[in-house]
Amino acid sequence: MFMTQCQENFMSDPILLTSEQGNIGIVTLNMAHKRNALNEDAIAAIDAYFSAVPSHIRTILLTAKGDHFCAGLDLKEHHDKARSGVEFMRVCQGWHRAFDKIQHGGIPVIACLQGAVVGGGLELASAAHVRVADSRTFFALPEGTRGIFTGGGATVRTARIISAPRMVEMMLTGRVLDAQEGRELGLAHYVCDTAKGDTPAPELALTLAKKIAGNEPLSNYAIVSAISRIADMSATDGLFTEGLVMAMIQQGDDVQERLGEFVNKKAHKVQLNA
Ligand code: 1HE
Repeated sequence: MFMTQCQENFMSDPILLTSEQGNIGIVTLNMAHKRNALNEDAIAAIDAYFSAVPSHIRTILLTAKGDHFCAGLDLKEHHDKARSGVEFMRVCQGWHRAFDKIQHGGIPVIACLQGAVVGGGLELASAAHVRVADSRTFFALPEGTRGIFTGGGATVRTARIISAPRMVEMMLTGRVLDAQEGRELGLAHYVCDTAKGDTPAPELALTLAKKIAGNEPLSNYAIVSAISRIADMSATDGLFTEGLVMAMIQQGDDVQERLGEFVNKKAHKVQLNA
């Protein structure tokens, strides 16, 4: 297993652990002592990893050490630095850049969630394409109750998942959603309750990462790059772009072979609970 360490953390621990299992990249937030709250170095480490993903990596698993996925902005750093408006605008733009590389980097990212997925932690999770949650996960946007606002992309990414009016209500009231409520709104796609015999979330997330890695890389690229962009277009432009993307993707090297497998009855069928 390949392992690198990104930047230094509390007591010289790396902020981010990165490793590989075959063609799966694994990125792990490693600041459990502060519930994986994100300071400037953490954002820089995330940006650095997603800026230079090794070419053999087909999917990325985003995980976190400890009981909580991510407590959002490092409030201590923010408080201690007493940033000016302009300084914090630049910090927010750094978050936007880093998380945009997650969402639009062309490689599917599967987030494995546990405990708190709050504030900037929810903004980070919202940039991932598949979210698998442990049943004790909870979601919140407490910025409104802390006298600040979202700055890591929630107004764009999270609002598009749960709808803008829902986000307004969550922020005004500081409401905390449990894993099931989060799933109903699309914040989690899978909820794993091991007490009920479900596969543990990390195991399911890895299984899904491996399955997605088996898709055509160009198909995956289009799925994670085109759909959210087309959603921002007019219907006319969207349909035109969809056609162009399809025309390009279907010229991929192995497409004929994959289609032939179905035609020759060698491919799997689409079945419920397969
Ligand atoms: C932190 C942070 C943090 C914990 N920044 N240090 N985010 C929030 O408002 C979430 C704030 N955090 C919490 O509500 C709770 O810490 C948790 C529910 C996540 C976890 O509770 P718990 O009981 O497991 O831990 P704890 O005792 O509260 O915290 C353990 C340590 O982590 C403690 O430090 P210590 O030195 O006393 O050990 C906490 O101070 C530290 N810690 N969360 C800094 N967020 C780009 S804009 C994004 C806007 C936002 O994200 S606003 C932040 C929203």
